Amino acid sequence: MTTDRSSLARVPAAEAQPFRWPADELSHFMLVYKFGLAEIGTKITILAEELAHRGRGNPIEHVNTRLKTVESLTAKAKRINCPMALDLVRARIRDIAGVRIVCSFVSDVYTVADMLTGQQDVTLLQTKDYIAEPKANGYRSLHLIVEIPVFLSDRVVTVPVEVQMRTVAMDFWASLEHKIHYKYEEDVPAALRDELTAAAHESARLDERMERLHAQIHGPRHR
Ligand code: 0O2
Repeated sequence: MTTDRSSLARVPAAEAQPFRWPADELSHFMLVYKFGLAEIGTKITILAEELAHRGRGNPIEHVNTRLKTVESLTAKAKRINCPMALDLVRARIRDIAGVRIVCSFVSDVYTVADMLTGQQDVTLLQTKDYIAEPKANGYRSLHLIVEIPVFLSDRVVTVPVEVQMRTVAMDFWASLEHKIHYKYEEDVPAALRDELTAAAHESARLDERMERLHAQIHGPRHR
């Protein structure tokens, strides 16, 4: 391979050397989010098991957790014009730790959300209810940002966690829509976009129908 040194010299410094966080600082920074996920994961497991034990049926189908990758964190910081300082990133980016809770029915989403946010050590910072008000493309989910304490060896820190809650039908739609966006690199053909929005409306109708059926069999879910 030959290298054209003259053209390399013209590359602006910022492009030639992508931003790198100091490794030690970054790993400690990410660690508390990992602990935050562990804490919230335990809370969700306890809720699900206890509800099942009380004979009310487990409203939670499955749970996924994820930590933002460093690449995605850096990209988001750039996108929102957040200076590359971890203190500022901590204050401005609150979805570094994320958990997705998939429930059977829409009423379960709100029941579990109420139970989780009603806990003494959980502080609700933000609610975005895309079930009550779906996005224009049809996306539905309940997004919460909660803050929970994490007990370290010498101090307690509070960690924000993004909790996305949805039904199986909403999850099915969102995962396909995400794959399509990834495949087309955001440039999704208009006909396909329309088809996806129509599918989102159908999935909302299916959720309503399943909820009605469930209520007929078991009586309405209590919140
Ligand atoms: P990842 O890896 O899934 O977390 P921002 O968080 O700043 O990007 P905003 O408006 O604050 O934007 O967040 P919002 O609306 O609460 O939604 C952010 C996350 O919700 C996204 O995370 C997706 O997971 C999900 N989401 C929101 N809208 C859609 C949608 O139209 N389709 C699908 N499939 N998912 C959606 P990220 O950032 O994409 O990444």
